[in-house]
Amino acid sequence: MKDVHQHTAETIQRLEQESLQVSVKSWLDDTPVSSTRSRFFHHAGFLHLPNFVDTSTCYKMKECMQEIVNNEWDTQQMDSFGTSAKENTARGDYFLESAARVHFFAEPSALDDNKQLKAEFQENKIAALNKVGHGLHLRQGPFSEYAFSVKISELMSELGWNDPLLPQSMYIFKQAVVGGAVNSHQDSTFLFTEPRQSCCGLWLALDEATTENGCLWVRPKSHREAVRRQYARNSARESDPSAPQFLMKELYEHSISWDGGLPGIGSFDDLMQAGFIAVPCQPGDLLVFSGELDHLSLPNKSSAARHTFQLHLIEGKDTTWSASNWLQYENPSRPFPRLHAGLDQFRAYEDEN
Ligand SMILES: O=C(O)CCC(=O)C(=O)O
Repeated sequence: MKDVHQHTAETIQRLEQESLQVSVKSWLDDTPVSSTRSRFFHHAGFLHLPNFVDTSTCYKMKECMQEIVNNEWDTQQMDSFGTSAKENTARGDYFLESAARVHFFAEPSALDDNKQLKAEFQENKIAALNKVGHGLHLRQGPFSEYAFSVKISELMSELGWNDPLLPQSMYIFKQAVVGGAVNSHQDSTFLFTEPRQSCCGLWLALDEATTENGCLWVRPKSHREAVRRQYARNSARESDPSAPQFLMKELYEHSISWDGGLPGIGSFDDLMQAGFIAVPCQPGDLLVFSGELDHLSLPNKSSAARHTFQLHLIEGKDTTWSASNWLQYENPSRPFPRLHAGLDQFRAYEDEN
């Protein structure tokens, strides 16, 4: 078996050298890119930025989430989140209504047959959560302060986004023992823009993320592959309430056999064989990746939780949000927040509405 960490270090070193030697064009719009980190990002499809925020910011987010869970999670209204084909298409109204709200999704394996928290989670319910989303950035507090910070806005400009918009955020828990795998996917499947893809994921580690507790695995350069699947609202549902709420449309034939699943049996060797590398992170590290980059995470079988906070951005200039994306605001004239408008304008908008 190859050493996972050595494999990552060697691959990143090779990508760094290549990105400095070849002429790099933007994955977004084919224009040449200049800064060293932008060259790496557009060449490899991802970028690891150590210490992007300090550990006190991570601590504030974790503390705020604990409070939100204690005060707001109504465990009588239970929904769970997994990434199998069946779970993807069976999502219900609570998920759909989470676009601009803070909704709670448990780990399927933390629930009993009656969809209630298993006894061992009754006193520590946060340990049963898979994720909270998708409008955390719309609340005052550490999540919006980070999302609309100058640092994020400048990073997106440096990487080539003209007018970044922020449709969704989520807090992922990847809990000790019960934290399930996130199957291999491209984020643009779920955040589809037209006429071209423009999604960018900003994955912020709030805890140490290791190969043992389910760090992210990415497949370098896969961002140049077109988006293979589109997760779309099912229009048949309007006339037939028994029809599935969502469809996963295969957009073309391809040879990526692990799409929507894991390569082989999901061993480290299987992942490396398929071209993935593990990207361990320290708290405060940011992983940036483009919407077509293949990525996944393995189950967390360790005793350490792996919390992260994610933003998913799209380009507002010359692209539109697909009308069949799952995420739509209940008020269709409400725009997605613009990153460059900053926190004050965002707050002013929130105060007015
Ligand atoms: O944190 C994870 O395990 C997966 C996150 C992910 O796939 C995403 O943010 O797109």
